[in-house]
Amino acid sequence: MITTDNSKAAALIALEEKYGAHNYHPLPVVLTKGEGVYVWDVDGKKYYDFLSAYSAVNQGHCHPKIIDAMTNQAKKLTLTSRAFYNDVLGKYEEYATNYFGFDKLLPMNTGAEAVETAIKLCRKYAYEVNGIPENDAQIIVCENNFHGRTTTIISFSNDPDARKNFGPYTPGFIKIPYNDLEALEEALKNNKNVAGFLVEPIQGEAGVYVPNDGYLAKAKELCEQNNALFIADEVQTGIARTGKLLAVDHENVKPDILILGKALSGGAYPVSAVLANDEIMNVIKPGQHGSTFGGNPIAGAVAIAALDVVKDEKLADNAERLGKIFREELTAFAKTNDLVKLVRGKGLLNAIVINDTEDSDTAWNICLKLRDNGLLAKPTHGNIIRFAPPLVMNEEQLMDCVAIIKKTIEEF
Ligand code: IF1
Repeated sequence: MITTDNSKAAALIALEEKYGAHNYHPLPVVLTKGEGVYVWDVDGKKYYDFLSAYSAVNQGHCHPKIIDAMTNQAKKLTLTSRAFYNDVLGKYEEYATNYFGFDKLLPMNTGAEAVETAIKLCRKYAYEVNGIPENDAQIIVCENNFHGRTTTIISFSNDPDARKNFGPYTPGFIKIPYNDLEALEEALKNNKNVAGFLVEPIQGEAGVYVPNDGYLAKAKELCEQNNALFIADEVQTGIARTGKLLAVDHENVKPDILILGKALSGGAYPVSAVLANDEIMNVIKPGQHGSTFGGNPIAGAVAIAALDVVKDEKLADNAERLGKIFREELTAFAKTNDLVKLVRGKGLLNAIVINDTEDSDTAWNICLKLRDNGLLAKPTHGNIIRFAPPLVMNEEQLMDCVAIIKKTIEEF
């Protein structure tokens, strides 16, 4: 299993093997330092990070402004719980609600917690405002979704690995094909208790599936016509990753409920959030939802800095521009190489589909070679390799990575 030939790396991998749950199968590389678009392994080898911790490190590793905000706050006050007020949370809530254009923010920690929060908010709104009979609310979700790994969330997953033997499952979800407006319209029409539609603006884990232009706008319209809330899970697609601040911005769609995570903190700290306007958010009353760390001072300080960086360094524009170059380069390359079937994505959330079967290990083996050539990426499903570098990358670095990817696949 251990393919690194270095004893230091091997020893560290062995520790995880012996003392850690085996809930991941990491690429065999042991990292010890990150800075901007680069990471270093324990042998001092330097890599381009082309995964960005699944789009959490959009601002680049250890961004000085974010690290300063985190360390300065950590020296003052780390956690009060919400039993008391603190002097950061209100400022963060004001900053972030203005930044994204919503009345209110409910602070949580992980993406899955924020998705769970959005589900609870949607259901409560359905019962208390829309008059859906209690416990009868249905939320429409898409096949091949990925929204996290809690028991309720995997209840509406169709990935056997994510859900097998974790039952019994939470009821109240209707699955429809992604990017299929007729299916959405039918589900809305045929089910009288639909409370909301939870959707990833681009399906990341499924393999970076970009829906047809207009899908999100029409879906929001259908939800409005049927009194259902449009819930956008932008945990992975948000914070400038797809070339706009939010992926829904490509279609000027305003979700009723917005879910953020990952790069909301620049990957420095677990910070997630649910944003909505008063009519929806105010159904939550004191004592009805929360978490020990949700809204802690470090999270607030880090999120303000991380969002500042996105604006100051124009990361959305950079992602848009470099993403276009990346897809052009690899699409041209795909025409010359029969290993690469196609390239797809938006901004700097891209993937290549390898011309082999779903259960082949070709994509994995290509990622091992990419590692040897100084670029870290990992397959999503079987034959799809996701490419998502930090959004602070410059054109020269991107072209260097394109050259590495082409060289690796040509040598394969
Ligand atoms: C793992 C996948 C990506 C997400 C969306 C909510 C969450 C995620 C759209 C939950 C999290 C992470 C989870 C991580 C790997 C990664 C992932 F491969 F699992 F599916 F990015 F595609 N909504 N995605 O993508 O956020 O609770 O993790 O903070 O579980 O292996 P979280």
